[in-house]
Amino acid sequence: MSSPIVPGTSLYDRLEPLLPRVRKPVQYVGGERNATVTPWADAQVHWALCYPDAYEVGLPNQGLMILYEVLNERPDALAERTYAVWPDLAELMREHGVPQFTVDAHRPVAGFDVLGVSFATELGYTNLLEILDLAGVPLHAAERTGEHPLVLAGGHAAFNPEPIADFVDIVALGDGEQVVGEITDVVKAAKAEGLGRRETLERLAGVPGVYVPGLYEVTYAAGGAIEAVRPTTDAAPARVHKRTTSDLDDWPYPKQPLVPLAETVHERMSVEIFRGCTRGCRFCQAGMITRPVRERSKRGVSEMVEQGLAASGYSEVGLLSLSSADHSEIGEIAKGLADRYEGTGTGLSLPSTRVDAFNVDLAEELTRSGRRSGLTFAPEGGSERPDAARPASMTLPASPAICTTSSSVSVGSPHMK
Ligand code: B12
Ligand code: SF4
Repeated sequence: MSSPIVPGTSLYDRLEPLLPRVRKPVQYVGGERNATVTPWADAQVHWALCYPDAYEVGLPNQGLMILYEVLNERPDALAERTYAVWPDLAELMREHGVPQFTVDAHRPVAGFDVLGVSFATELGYTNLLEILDLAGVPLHAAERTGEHPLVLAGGHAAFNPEPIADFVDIVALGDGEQVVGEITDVVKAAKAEGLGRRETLERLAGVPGVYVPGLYEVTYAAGGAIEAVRPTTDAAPARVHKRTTSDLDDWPYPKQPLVPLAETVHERMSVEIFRGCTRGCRFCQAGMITRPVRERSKRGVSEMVEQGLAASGYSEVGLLSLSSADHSEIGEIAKGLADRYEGTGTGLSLPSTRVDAFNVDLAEELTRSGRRSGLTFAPEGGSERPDAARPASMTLPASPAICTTSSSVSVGSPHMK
């Protein structure tokens, strides 16, 4: 990028003239309900949180929304969001020397201390490179200096981070609620002590759940398979264990869900009702890496719905998880919400549901509020094997064990109209 990057200053004056020339400029302006802008000087640690896809896909992501709120609640930190820009704007940004910016205060991403990237899927890998390039941050971790942000990957598709190991400085394995605070503490102390990048990374390697690829060496067997991955310093553990947020009721986030100004894939409030999956299908990455199952209590769900609707103004609630109808109290949760919101026009939806865990009672509760609701059934991974565990009360025929995975068929879901 031609113009110097001044950390913390707004690029909006340079960005705004480009916006009339691109599609959907509203996705770049920020100002959403519940968005947070903190003065730069008020925080000691500055986080840019990135969903490496277009705004309309990334904004509704719960993971990023949770971390954004958890970090912004800290008095010593600020967090802003950045998304992948569409190619039309990317071209103009390159032409006019406008670097990758946050949508909250339009600050240059390169000026933040940490660039935290959420990889829900591997599809985001290549977008990370485009974002780094637009930001003016060297693509390879080895080429970065103390002037550049620490590039941190998290989320499901960072659980096996080796494909992106050369491009990220740090990886957080597992749940993020607690680790982002611990990373903030280390970065804050490192800045205060004037530590260099290498020393800071060594300190970060001591945070449980944090993997610093640059502190390990990989040796390969004759056929090219990995033989061993060994730490090159005592600061790095031989094995990194994932983080697990054990009680979801202790973390009722997002409390203030973001409400987009532009059209997005999900325009509803989501409450994550459990993490993990009861089924453990052997082929499923998400089911394995999010173990063990942790349910949010009926009361916790109800409080989050109440608070989230009030804070956002949404009129639809999605009960989110890997397989929502498998929550052990899903019938009572749906009934409680239907009783509470009957006649208010508030829709309830189950965005990820195994067909064989669904029944007519549940369907009735979901529609009692008076609004058409959404269900997403996902047939990928169907099997002819009968499921002996299925209760006899299920109204569906002895169907194949149909699972919620990546490819979904939506029935009345808002983005499949
Ligand atoms: C809602 C949803 C969607 C929605 C909304 C997407 C969105 N922006 O969130 C829609 C329908 C658009 C969608 C689309 C797709 N999805 Co989807 N989706 C989900 C679902 C059901 C919920 C996501 C969520 O909000 N989770 C809850 C939050 C709290 O969890 P989280 O994001 O993992 O975040 C936590 C940690 O991972 C961590 N963390 C996350 N990011 C970061 C970053 C940092 C820096 C740190 C420190 C920590 C951290 O901290 C968070 C809090 O603990 C998940 C299943 C699930 N339950 O997670 C599938 C899931 C993520 N989707 C999946 C897939 C495959 C897709 C698609 C590729 C499907 C397709 N074929 O098109 C597309 C890809 C879209 C894209 N380009 O990003 C897979 C991903 C598997 C994989 N390894 O690739 C999942 C896991 C479903 C599954 N059963 O396999 N999806
Ligand atoms: S495929 Fe579906 S049901 Fe099976 S473990 Fe994965 S999320 Fe759970």
